[in-house]
Amino acid sequence: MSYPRIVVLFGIATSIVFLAISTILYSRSSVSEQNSSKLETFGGHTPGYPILTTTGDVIDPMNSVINPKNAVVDPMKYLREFNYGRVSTSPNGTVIRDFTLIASDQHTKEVSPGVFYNVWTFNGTIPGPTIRATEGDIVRITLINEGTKFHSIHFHGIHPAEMDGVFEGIAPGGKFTYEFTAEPFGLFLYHCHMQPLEEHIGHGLYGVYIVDPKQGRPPADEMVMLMNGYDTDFDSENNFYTVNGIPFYYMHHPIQIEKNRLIRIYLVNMLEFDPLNNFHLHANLFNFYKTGTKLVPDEYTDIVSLNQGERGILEFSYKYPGKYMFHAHKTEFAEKGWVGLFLVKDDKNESVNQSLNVTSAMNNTSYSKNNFSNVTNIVPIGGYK
Ligand SMILES: [Cu+2]
Repeated sequence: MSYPRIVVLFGIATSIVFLAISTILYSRSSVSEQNSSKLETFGGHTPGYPILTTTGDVIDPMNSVINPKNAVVDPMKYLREFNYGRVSTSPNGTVIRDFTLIASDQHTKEVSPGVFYNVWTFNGTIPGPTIRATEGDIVRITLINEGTKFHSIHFHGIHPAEMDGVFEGIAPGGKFTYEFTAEPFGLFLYHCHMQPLEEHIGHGLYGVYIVDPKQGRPPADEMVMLMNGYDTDFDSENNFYTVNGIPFYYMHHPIQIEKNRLIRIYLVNMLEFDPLNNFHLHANLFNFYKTGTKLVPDEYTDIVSLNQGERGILEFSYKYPGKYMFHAHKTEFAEKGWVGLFLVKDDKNESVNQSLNVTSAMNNTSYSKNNFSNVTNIVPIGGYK
């Protein structure tokens, strides 16, 4: 009687061990799994730049985890990182916030497992650092161009014409300081405005700019979500869609939030090529503040659609613990990477984490070499020169 039982148990144990080994092997960097003899380099929009290196058979980001060492951004770090600048005060008491942004266009980084792309970046990441000020502050941004092409920064918001970053490109090796008063309060963005715009934005030169109201907003777990895409085969259509730079990232690393805690998302759409993008929240609704320029919500909904450059603030909290999806409700975008998970923790029950395989999320903020502090130091790849 007991003999077949042992055999069955042995069989089960063997299967578990086999499954575990295969999982470990499969989850290793997809790049090392590529047959290097099959690697091909494709050219891009810009002559002379090898932009994409892939065998063409590894694009399975749903099942592969990006190698953090090569990744263009650490989405978990980016999510809640706000840069307030080097703070000083003018003689009349106005707060001055100084930022440094360094443009580059000659690096290649991994944007999805196995996909290396010529990224154009502010301070080495896509998206660039989130810049934050309070209405009435003086914001000074020094752009240093370490790239090989002309670049600029065009901020949204109210400012003089010569601070608009549209007609005056900064030459390679050049430097320029944009200065303006942070106004009005709301959610804005910044991006390079050199021609061809599609190329400078498509390659990654953009970021989020937040102006807080003087009286602030109610306390919340705040995060930034920037929606973008990558056209890695240069047909003016995106091959990957993301929130915060890496396709499927928050599927592998769910964003942990607390039950009943107010969540505030600064949502910006920077998607190039496709006219419309959107955000859908599962099993919940949110208050939506269009452009964040008013303190009363415009809408109470579970989905919002944004054109390129449009943005808004979302506020919600979860009543029940568990795992909830958020994603573009445009199916194609979701299936090509714009999808993620919230993991709502029940304060009384820590077992939610344990029942889900999210251990990797614990480690995922440790790899970034660029330790951008909350204050300023926006240090580019390779450091300052
Ligand atoms: Cu540019």
